[in-house]
Amino acid sequence: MKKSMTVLTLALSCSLALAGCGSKDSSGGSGSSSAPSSAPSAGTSMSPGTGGSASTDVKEVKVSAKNFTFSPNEIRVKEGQKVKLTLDNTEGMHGLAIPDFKVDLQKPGTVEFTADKKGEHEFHCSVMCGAGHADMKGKIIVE
Ligand SMILES: [Cu+2]
Repeated sequence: MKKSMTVLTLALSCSLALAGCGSKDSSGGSGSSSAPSSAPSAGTSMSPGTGGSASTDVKEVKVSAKNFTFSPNEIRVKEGQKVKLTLDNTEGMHGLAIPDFKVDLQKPGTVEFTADKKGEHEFHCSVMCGAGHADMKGKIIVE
């Protein structure tokens, strides 16, 4: 008698546990459905953002300007290379012009050009920034 009762209670608790599991599953399901929705969005924003093709096609160069120098003041690129040049002013107000490539940034920003002319090309500050303005020069070496 007692044994059969235990079996019954076990069976009952089992079915209860199953029911509990079922309800947990559905709530877990809705919870997990919101979690992956945020995960793939982060993943998809990552993969096309810096596509391998874009980073290999375009050479990113960052130049910082201060009174009265550019850093770096010598940039080497390959002939035909697309260059994405970003100017950042760390001190004072400066521009960056590369007459040979018709580039003229009058303020911090980004410009893209193709280094399609071999040789050395001067770049210089294009904003009158003070006493050292004329000395703010650098060169792009296209090889
Ligand atoms: Cu200047």
